[in-house]
Amino acid sequence: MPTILVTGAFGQIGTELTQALYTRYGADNVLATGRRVPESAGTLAGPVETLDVTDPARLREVCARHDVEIIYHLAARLSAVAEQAPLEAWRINVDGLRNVLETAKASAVKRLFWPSSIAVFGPETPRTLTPQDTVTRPTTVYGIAKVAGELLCDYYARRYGLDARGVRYPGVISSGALPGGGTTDYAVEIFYAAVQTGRYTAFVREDCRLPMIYMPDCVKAALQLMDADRETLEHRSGFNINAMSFSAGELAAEIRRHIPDFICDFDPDERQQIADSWPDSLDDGAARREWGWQPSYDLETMTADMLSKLRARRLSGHKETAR
Ligand code: AKB
Repeated sequence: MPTILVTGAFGQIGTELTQALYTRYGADNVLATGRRVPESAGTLAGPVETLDVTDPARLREVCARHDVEIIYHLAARLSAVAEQAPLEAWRINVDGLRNVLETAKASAVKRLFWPSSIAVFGPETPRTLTPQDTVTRPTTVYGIAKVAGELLCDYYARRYGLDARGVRYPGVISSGALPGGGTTDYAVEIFYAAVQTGRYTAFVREDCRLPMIYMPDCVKAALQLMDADRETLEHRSGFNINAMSFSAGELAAEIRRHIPDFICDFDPDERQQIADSWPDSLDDGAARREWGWQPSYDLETMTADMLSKLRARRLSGHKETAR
């Protein structure tokens, strides 16, 4: 079994992807790392290490000591926090990725998964059913870093033969670890608020429509792309993947079908401007053709599952009616 390194393993995607990797490869073969290791990591079935990806020497040392062959590099700052400290975001998101690529090049690492984002697109990109290959001129530092990252991954693949792959994630909705500092965070917060207090104020407009994906599909996409036969891939590091697309108002209405007295207000802040620069839906034909991408969840099934998961954790302090 190859040893797999996950960076950012305690973040929103890392938490659930690590569990899926345990199931596939055995927990002993999956090394979960993060800049800060939470106390809860003590209960993880596999090995855990502190690892800051901006420290190349430590990265090399950890990969060598564990004979790492596959990396899922998830450590990053998200879009909204990146705008507050752009240079710090660049250091983590771009220099961190470069350190991972350099380590991979000089070691036993054969394959890398690195998530890109819908943030690679900008106001000049066609907004609806955004094509796979189109204008990528983002206006956020997070988006610029993602474009640079896609190009870097392609460069290391072409020049050094590193098998670096990735998808452009839309907003990710999950009931596990919370996202931190993204523009699409409202689509997660709304569920917690709905079951806990019955009321939420979204920081985007009611008609703000963005592409989203539910965590089981998010994990499936990463694993499926990494399983794909290299020869069948024309694209590599920035596959569009589409799962669902809805406005903040439509999401609130869907939650209201389960919690009829849920109240949602809309008070857009500076994150609305970021959302306005992103697509509302994506053409994911390349992912479907090249590695068989097919999402399992839509707005209705995701909402029902999110609410049932949060209820099962007894988060609810509010009267809910099951549909
Ligand atoms: C964010 O909002 O920053 C992320 C993303 C779309 O990449 N969820």
